[in-house]
Amino acid sequence: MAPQGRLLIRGGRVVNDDCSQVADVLVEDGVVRALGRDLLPPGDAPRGLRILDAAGKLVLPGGIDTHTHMQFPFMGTQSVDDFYRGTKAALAGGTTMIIDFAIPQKGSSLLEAFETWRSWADPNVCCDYSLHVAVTWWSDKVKEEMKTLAQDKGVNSFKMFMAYKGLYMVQDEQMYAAFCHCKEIGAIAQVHAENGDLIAEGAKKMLALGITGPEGHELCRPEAVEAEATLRAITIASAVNCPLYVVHVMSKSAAKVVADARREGKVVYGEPIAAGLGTDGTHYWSKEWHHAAHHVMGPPLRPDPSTPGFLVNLLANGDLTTTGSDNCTFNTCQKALGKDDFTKIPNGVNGVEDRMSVIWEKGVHSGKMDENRFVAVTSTNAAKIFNLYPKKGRIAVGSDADIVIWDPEATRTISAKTHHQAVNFNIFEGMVCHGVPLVTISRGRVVYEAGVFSVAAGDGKFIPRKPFAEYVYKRITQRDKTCTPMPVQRAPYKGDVFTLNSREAEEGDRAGTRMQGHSSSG
Ligand code: URQ
Ligand code: ZN
Ligand code: ZN
Repeated sequence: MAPQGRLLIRGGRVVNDDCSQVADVLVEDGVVRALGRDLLPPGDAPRGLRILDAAGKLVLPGGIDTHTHMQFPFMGTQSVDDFYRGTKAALAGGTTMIIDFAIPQKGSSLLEAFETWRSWADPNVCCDYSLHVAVTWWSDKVKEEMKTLAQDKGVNSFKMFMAYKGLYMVQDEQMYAAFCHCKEIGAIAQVHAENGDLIAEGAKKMLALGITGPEGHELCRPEAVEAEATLRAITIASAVNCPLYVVHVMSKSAAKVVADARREGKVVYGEPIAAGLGTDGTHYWSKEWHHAAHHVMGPPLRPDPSTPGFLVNLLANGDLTTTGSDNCTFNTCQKALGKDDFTKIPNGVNGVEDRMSVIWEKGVHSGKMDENRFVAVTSTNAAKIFNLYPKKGRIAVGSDADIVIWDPEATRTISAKTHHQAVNFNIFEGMVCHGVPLVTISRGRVVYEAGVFSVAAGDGKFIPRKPFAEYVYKRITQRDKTCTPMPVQRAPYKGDVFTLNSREAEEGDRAGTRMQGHSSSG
């Protein structure tokens, strides 16, 4: 990235997750050098210092989108927003970092998938990025590679799919093993929580009923399918005291499961996405096939129109913690691969560009959350959970200068005609949002200003993340010390013991072995 001089962001209201203050922000060499009132004495600005007037505006930490799939090869095609277009659009929306997913095929190397995604992203990203890695199968090699990824490659989060049967889905015992290992290496386990077996059966049922359109996608995976898997994942994670992050929480019932678990003290975080907060699943019943198909994603948007408001409430009060977009976009002609069979519609929606504005509109403009909570759920909490804080997610001396000058009063109307993404449809079409990013600064450089980009492919960089994020692991480590069960100290039993014949003894041994899970599968 070409060097850029110093920047002074003058007179804005600097908003962090815990407080706001009117202050100047001095940026040098990509980081925040000083923060305070009247940093520049009256008079001419020194040479090489660019002044950005932020009076009456908010100065926010750049957004961190915890969940994207740029140029993702999926369901026979590839998502159309690549790392260049997708990250450029992110910047236009006030997001300065994305975390994408490297997803190996079953039986393939996690390390190779990681390197493949790096080779796609490194020369093309316009903003900083990091990678989660998916665990789609289980073996000693996977275990070893997870360790290498955590220790040497900057990956501290691993996603397990409980859906996409036959493709990415893992069984409970594999998930158990993966969660145990996540904890050992200091990573956070992530789950796509949907019951893949029920979805497969439900899909057959819908097709047999002659339901081939996008509504079938929702009908075969109702809320309970998501809620059941969410509870199962939380139960397994809790059994091994592994921190858990539930990606794309889409329904009221799944969100309640996460909220209840948090109230029981479990170390679990829920991530709603822009789509689920900003729109709903009534669109699956649209008479326009392409309109309905463009909303197809998993878990689906919910037909209950009070769902988005409910999810925003939980995000505002702390039951849900971060926000992503799950940006995974396909053009109409790609969606049309499933024109006669909803199971073949590539899953995914947009959101990387509009996430910040949608959350401002539904969260802050509506009066449900304040500006500080907005920063928490769009940036800071993600930085803390994924161990990027305070380099990212905060405006403070020493932090990366990933900053957005935000106009809370201005409005914009979202449209596929004006968005910067490659995809030819926008699920938020026509939504008027208060909260507009005026200037986006990425590691000290003005990369987007008044609709104009000054950024090139490869300007962003890979941000490695260390394991054992304190924000997540302090409680986990302490619980291991103090909550590990102890045997009861008692005198040995000295009475009679029933005598089994040899067949009964063998059967007993077999049953015991089975129940302890010492069967052949690893
Ligand atoms: O499940 C996901 O997160 C990806 C693979 C696809 N997008 C989606 O429909 N959620
Ligand atoms: Zn998913
Ligand atoms: Zn996803």
